[in-house]
Amino acid sequence: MFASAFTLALLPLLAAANPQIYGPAPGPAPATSAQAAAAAPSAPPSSSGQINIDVAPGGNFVFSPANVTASNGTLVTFFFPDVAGVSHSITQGDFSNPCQPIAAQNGQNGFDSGLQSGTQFTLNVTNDQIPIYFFCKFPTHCGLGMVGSINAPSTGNTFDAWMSAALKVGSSEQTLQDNGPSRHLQSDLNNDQQ
Ligand SMILES: [Cu+2]
Repeated sequence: MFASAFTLALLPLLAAANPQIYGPAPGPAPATSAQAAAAAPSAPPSSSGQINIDVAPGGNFVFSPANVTASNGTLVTFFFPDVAGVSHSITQGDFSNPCQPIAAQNGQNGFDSGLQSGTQFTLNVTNDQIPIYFFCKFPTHCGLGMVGSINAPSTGNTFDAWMSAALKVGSSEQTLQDNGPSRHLQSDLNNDQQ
């Protein structure tokens, strides 16, 4: 299969997108507890070298924007809403195997924020020639289309095709264990908002 061979050939390079978490990121001032319960924080506007993505804006199971182009050196920051009892993840996926974490390559897992709320998670794009596909691992969210991509091509393995593949998984989505952030990311985890 051409598509899967192509994807597999690219896998070792995906590790070049070094995920890291930093914070607190620029954004709205911390809300009072009453406000926090009522409203999810919104990502500030993107700027040069910094792309901001809302996770589940308005409680919808989407990323916004869900498909971005990010040149080398660009930071892509995901803003997780702070809503009691609701969490989401940014989990690196494999175009040929939607709603499943990408297989480890050379002993390196793909990035995975683990289920989070009220935090930020930042990826540093270091190879803009390699598409990055991701999804939310919270049960049912991926199959409902909570997926996104960075530098997806405009033909072939496009964002739209990635979305379609996730929706096709639909209710047969396998429940994934939450192990927190990928081990190799742990030192970068921003814990100060727990
Ligand atoms: Cu989710």
